[in-house]
Amino acid sequence: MTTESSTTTDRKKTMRMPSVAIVGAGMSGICMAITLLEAGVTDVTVYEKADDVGGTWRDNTYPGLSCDVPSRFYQFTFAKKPDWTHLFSPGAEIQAYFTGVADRYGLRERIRFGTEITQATFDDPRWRIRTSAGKEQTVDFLISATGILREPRYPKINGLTDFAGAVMHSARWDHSVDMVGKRVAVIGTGSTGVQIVCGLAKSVGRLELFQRSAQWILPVPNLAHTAIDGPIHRLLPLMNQLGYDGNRHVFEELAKGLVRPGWRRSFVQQVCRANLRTVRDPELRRKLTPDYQPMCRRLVVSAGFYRAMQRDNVDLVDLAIDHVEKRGIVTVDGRLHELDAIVLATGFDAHAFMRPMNLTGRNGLSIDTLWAAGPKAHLTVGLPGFPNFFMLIGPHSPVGNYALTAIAETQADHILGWVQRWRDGVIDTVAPTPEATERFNAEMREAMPNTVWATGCTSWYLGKDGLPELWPWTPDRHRDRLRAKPDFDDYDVRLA
Ligand code: NA7
Repeated sequence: MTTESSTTTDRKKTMRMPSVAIVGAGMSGICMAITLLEAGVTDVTVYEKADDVGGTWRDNTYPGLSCDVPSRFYQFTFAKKPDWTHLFSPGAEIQAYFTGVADRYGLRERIRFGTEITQATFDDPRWRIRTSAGKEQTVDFLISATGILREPRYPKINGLTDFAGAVMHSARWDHSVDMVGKRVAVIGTGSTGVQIVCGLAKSVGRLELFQRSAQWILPVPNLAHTAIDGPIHRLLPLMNQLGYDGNRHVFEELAKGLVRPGWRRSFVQQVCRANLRTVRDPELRRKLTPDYQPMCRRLVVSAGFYRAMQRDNVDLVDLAIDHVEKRGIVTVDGRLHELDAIVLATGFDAHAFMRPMNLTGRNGLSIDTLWAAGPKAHLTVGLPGFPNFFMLIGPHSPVGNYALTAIAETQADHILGWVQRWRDGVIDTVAPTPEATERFNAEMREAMPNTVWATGCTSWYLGKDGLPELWPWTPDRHRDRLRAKPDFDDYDVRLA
């Protein structure tokens, strides 16, 4: 057995400077780049196919957008913003935060904007990456930070292209379309659909929400922070820290209810059920009642949704859509719903990860072959057969409703550990073994039946095999597992 300590002491340490390519300048790519730079790994290039940083926060600009995790928690621990305007600050403010962090750390000069990596091949011991413009580059480490909610999912609805009005996916909002006073349909009742309903209800003429399945709603009011809140948090960094830690604590408690039955789960479920009872009209309440347990799908957080749904100009349509024609949507009962605009709040392909990038590991192993039965990873970050390749927010990364910023920081620190071992001359290449990956996935499968996500519902959480692709334990276990000294027996390590 080779241990880390024996290799470090037995070997003459030679400091090398690894070259690292990061794909994606969204939240997790920014986090990874800063983590490397702060540790003195300076040969870092970030490839971003769009023309700005921010990823999902750059792409999503729909009315009513906010994060469903409080801003004091959904931020980097190394770059805390004192003056968030709301408990759940608007999307534009979150995007401004990430662009500000990128600027503060001088990341822009390291980001190749407008550059899509279409192919990456392991050319032992380095990665050969190719851009859509045909340019090639080799690097020592390749890190995918392409995000989980990136590829919009367009519904297959007959006749959608025949519609005479505007059609847009929620993640590609068309701001040239004026919806004030217009007849608007929103298709989809996930977090996005719910936020758009709240964002549009007051200004449109008529809003119809087309619901395929009802959602449980956790009513957390989006409190505005007072004007002195920012200056106080700026003056007293301890307040900022308390804000972060307090939220983290709440989310860690909530996570216990997600991963095992008990009072925490019952409590949140009761709050959701009580919230539903605030809908006065029994028929509307019946239509809005889900046929699965609260929290089985990712909880939708909204204090205003039921109020919006009870407005005179808002209707819930729970009949299936048959087709779309020039004038609007036709439901299966044959009724034509005449419309000026259709919003597709139909979610994302949460299982694409770095694809359509063509990723090929050792001995020609393609990512599509490795993931034929669905995306699987080791400890959420590594892939067997793909040496010196790591992922942020890869498979099994969402830890319930926990802040992805915190998860990305943990993963970035773990990945940095391997890059430092390379820099110190301890390793040349590393990838988890197939056995360790399978063992880890078996452990997850074993833990899954305890979780609320396995209580019988469909959602973007589920993989091809019908099992949730989530971390089935608490967030602190994710932190502990990734921070622990790696067991070299779990890795195919080639020594320098
Ligand atoms: P979600 O949560 O995946 O929701 C997508 C919604 O769109 C959901 O209600 C779907 O119905 C509905 N949908 C999808 N396809 C269709 C078709 N063809 N017809 C009718 N309705 C359809 O995506 P979001 O963008 O709302 O949220 C994603 C995450 O972003 C969220 O969890 C937060 O973390 C932030 P279904 O429920 O499947 O019957």
